[in-house]
Amino acid sequence: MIHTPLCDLLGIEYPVFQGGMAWIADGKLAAAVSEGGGLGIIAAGNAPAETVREQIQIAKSLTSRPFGVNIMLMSPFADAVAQLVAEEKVAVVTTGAGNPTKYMALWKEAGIKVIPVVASVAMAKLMTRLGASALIAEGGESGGHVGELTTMVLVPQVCDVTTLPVIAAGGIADGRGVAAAFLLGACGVQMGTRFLSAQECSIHPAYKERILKANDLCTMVTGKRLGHPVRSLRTNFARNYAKAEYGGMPDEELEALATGALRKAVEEGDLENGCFLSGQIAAMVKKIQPAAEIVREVMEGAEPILKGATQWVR
Ligand code: TUI
Repeated sequence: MIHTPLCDLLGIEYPVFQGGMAWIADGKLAAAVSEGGGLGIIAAGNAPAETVREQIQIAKSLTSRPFGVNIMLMSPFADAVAQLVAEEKVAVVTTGAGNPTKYMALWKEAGIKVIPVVASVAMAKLMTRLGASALIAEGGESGGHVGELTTMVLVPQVCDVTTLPVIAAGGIADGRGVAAAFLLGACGVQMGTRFLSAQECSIHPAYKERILKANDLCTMVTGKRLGHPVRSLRTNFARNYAKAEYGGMPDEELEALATGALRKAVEEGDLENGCFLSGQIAAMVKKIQPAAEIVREVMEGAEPILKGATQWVR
């Protein structure tokens, strides 16, 4: 059994977070992960506060265990969702794609545990100073919005500048990934791509099929030119976007090309117009299974590797 300070901090059985994937991570998926002993996380993404409230109600109806809400800081509704999670007193808030400084006091006063994604050492130091409860160090192997550094490089450097629990993310999908993250100093992991194949994950069947058929070179990063690099499956849409990006399409047209692309992937499985966010590890996602089984399988896979190697194995 693997038990770390993160389990005690949050009252969870396994130190595994399900990433707050925009348009994907709803109340049903989050509740299934939490019921399985991990921490399920509802993604606010670009959704208005009322939509997020509905998902929180769904999760509360399906589990009495703690779950989180991820606030995507580039969302036009970030302020409203930040207020909402304080009202709803969700157990945990994670943040992504920006700096959550202006919300920290509000959330802490509401008794929420704030766990920001940090993509640099400077951000790790700042969030530690502002009273975060833990940090997610997410490397650019992840899907969606990506930072500059890899997980291998970021995690140990974040661990060196904080005494908070560090959750490693980006490129982790099995027990070996968990073991590697723990040896770099993390005491928890966050997985996104692996949960795309969860039975309780409601993405379009075509999306799941592409993940299950992915190979090692199946993802690419687009969007660097506009300052929002995003990792997704190498579909016709991603190839065409990259061509437009490097072919000199004006900024506004490029932005219009991306508008609605996440929804078209998740709800319609539209390979020509949809942006199928995925981490580099998609090739290691092999079958559809219950979320709870994923949590257990990944953590049990890490045990024999870590036995004797860290203090956390009982
Ligand atoms: O946030 C993510 N992944 C995401 S968000 C998302 S929705 C989206 N849609 C279109 C364009 C962009 C996003 C899809 N995937 N991961 C967490 C993450 N946060 N990765 C990297 C960062 C990050 C980057 C910079 C965190 C902080 C940061 O700080 C910058 C600053 O302000 O200092």
